[in-house]
Amino acid sequence: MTAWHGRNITVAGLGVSGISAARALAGLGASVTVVDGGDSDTHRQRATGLRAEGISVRLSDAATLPDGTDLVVTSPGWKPESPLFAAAAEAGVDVVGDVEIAWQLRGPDAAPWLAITGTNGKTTTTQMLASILTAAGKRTAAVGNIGTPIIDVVLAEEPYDVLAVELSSYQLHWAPSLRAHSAAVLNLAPDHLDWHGSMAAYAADKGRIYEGNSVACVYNVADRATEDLVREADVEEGCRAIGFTLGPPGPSQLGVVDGILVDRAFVTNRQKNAQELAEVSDITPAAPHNIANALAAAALARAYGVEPKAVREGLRAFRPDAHRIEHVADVADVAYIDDSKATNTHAAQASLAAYESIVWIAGGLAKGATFDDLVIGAAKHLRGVVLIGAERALIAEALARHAPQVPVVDLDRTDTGAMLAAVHEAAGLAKPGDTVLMAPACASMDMFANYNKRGEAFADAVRELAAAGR
Ligand code: UMA
Repeated sequence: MTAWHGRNITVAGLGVSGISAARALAGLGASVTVVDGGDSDTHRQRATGLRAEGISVRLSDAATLPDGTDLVVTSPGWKPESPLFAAAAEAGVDVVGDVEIAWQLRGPDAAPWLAITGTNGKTTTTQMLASILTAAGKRTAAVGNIGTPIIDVVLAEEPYDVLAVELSSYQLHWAPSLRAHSAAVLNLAPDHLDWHGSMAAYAADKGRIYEGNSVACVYNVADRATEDLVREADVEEGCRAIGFTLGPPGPSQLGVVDGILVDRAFVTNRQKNAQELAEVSDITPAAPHNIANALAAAALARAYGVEPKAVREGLRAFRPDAHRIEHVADVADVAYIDDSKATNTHAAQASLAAYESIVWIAGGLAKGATFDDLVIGAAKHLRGVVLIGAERALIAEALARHAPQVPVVDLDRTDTGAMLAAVHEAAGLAKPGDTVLMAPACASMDMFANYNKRGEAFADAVRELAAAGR
């Protein structure tokens, strides 16, 4: 009998993490009820599947706490002020996330977690880390916010040596007892403020990733806020702060010297010695933000004891996902780049900084963000702007304030066909040698199911443009 036997657990959310948590806890003998505010065909299909396994499911009601609940396990996206949690607090019932459950379910010899968070680059860095660990001959998996629920991997029959864990600020909020082997915060910029309520609350949740680290807290030398989070964390005795920088590294840092990634942290006599890990040309794409990702992944791998040779092999073997600064085609001497993954201003800023003369396609759901800093930074690169999506007015206003000379086409549309119109408008504004960059700085859900669909719509529109011979 397990400690979960006979417990009455309510799982909030019938998505990827809710289904994983419900199955795992029911498998351990708990009596599980999944609740969800939705009632779509997908929800009903999922409910039918779980009910067949003896799990109760309640749809169309995300607010009422089922009678007798003694623990709520929430999906990451549920806001802390959700009525269900108010009801739980009223009843004296704890609320934790699926990552917390995964942590509690680990056995005594469980694989250590190398954890990664940050506003941008965390999925890529997690994949790079998994690639390096694989090159080192370790059985590993890239899990967490990246899409594979951690509970599934923790309970896998064949055990893992080490896990590369991507954690969102939501997941960290709901995982109070998590203690990683080592962790990295890549960068910190305003995002998800509608969920967290303030930048301070968002940063505090991100900072939880360093709590109790045993070997290394990896921070970004160029982003003071990440170093501040290390300083505030309560870590195990002997745990080190390790910086990564695009410049030459100081002692206890990883950095770049003459196109070579070097380690001055995990070497003997770090005052004098440095270890070559890889070349910048081993990284795809070798854009500055991605070199920073590679350095963070290398730092975590080195903290875990990976040899330099495997760092290089792993970075060479890594290929980025679709929709991340992806070159779609050249049409009439204009490059068309899909950065649909730029769902916030910080990500869009990285790709806007990578090109000289840009026609920028932007807009969607702003998630509480403001666009002034982004526009101020990008203004000198902008040939023109095409705006789409529900909250495009916020970007239009920032452009009017800070770049009034830049021509703006404001497409008053949120239908999926708007992307084709946007690409045509962008082609009309672009001159030979320019780049049309779809880096919306916003979430996609006002127009598309997700950012993948938005990227595909862009690529389809570009191909149509190419076929039309423009
Ligand atoms: N729901 C309610 N009431 C609410 C909120 C949600 O009923 O107030 C229901 C929804 O109807 C849905 C379910 O809860 O059926 C939750 O679905 P979800 O899509 O929010 O969550 P999951 O499918 O469990 O996916 C989550 C992460 N989603 C979010 O954090 C929003 C996934 O990250 C993650 O891959 C997955 O767990 C596995 O760990 C996605 C994401 O967008 C990629 N993350 C954000 C980001 O990266 O910026 C944080």
